[in-house]
Amino acid sequence: MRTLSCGRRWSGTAALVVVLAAAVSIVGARPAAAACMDDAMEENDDVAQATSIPANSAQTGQICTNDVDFFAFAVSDAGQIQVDLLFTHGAGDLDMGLSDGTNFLSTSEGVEDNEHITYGLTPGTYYIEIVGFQGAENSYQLLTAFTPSGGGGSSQTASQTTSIGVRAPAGSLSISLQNPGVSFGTDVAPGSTVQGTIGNVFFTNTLGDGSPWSTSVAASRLTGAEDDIPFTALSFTPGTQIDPSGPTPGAGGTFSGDIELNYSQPVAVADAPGSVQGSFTQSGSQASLTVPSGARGGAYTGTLQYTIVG
Ligand SMILES: [Ca+2]
Ligand SMILES: [Ca+2]
Ligand SMILES: [Ca+2]
Repeated sequence: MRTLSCGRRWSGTAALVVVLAAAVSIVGARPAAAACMDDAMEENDDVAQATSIPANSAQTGQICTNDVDFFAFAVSDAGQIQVDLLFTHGAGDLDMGLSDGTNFLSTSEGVEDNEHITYGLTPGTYYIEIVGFQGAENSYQLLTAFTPSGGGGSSQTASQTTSIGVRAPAGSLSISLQNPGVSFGTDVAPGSTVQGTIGNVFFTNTLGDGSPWSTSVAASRLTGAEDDIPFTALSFTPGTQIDPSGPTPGAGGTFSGDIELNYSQPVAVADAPGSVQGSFTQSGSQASLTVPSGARGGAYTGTLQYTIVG
C-alpha cells in the first residue's frame, strides 16, 4: 500500500515534472505499444493551460505517456469539493492531486480502481492534476461536486413590486358650509352672551351601504393676543330645518372636554339611518358665546370643525 503523505510523487509541481521526465527513458526501452490517442483538451499540461470546468461537472479524458491533465474550477462560496477520478487500475494506474496552483491541498494515489479527494475550500480558484504512475496510460472520467457550507446553499433574495388599484366608493360622503366664518360681533362687552349665525350646512350621503350616518361639530378655543376664551364658553344649536326631510337635527349643546386640547368633544348636528340617502341642506343653526367677565379686550379667533361619518 502506497501512502499518500510521503510526497513520493506529489511534492509539488516542479518535483512532478522531474519524475515524469525521468520516466521517458523507461518507456522508451519498452517494445512499441499502440499509439495513445490523447483527448481533445490538450494542451493542458500545466496550471496556465488548465481546462476550465464548473465546480460541478463531469469530464472524460485520456492520459498518455508523460501526459499531465490540469483542470481549473472556481468557487464563490466556502464549501466542500468532492473529486472522483474513475478508471480501471489494471489498465493503467492514474493518480490525482488537488492544488491551489502552487501547493497541493490533497492527493490521492491509490493502487486500486479510482481515486477520490474530499476537501474544504474557501472562495477561490483550484486545480485538479491527473498523472499516470511511471508513464502509465489510461482513460478516465472526472467528476466534481461542490457543496457550499451552511446547509447546502448560499442565500439569495429577489424582489418585485406590488400594486393595486382600489375602486372608489360608488357614492360619496361629504359636508360643506355656506359661510366661511361666524362673527359674534366686533364690540362685545365682557360677561355678555352673544349669538353667531352659522348659515347653511350642506351634507351628502350616497354611499348606499346601509350604514347609519351623522354630522357633528367640535370647537377650538378662541385665541386672542393676550388671552384665550375656552371652548366651554361656546354652545351650538343645530338648525331644525333640513331639506329635503329625512335626517334628524341633533341635540346640540355646550362644547365640553379638556380645555387644554385643541378641540372639544363633538356636538351632534344631524343624524340619519342608512336608508336615508341624498344631499341635504340644514338651515337655522346658531352658535352662542358667553364672553368671560375677565376677558381682556381685543380680537379672538377660533375654529368650528364639522365632521360627517357614515
Ligand atoms: Ca490528456
Ligand atoms: Ca494533458
Ligand atoms: Ca492510482
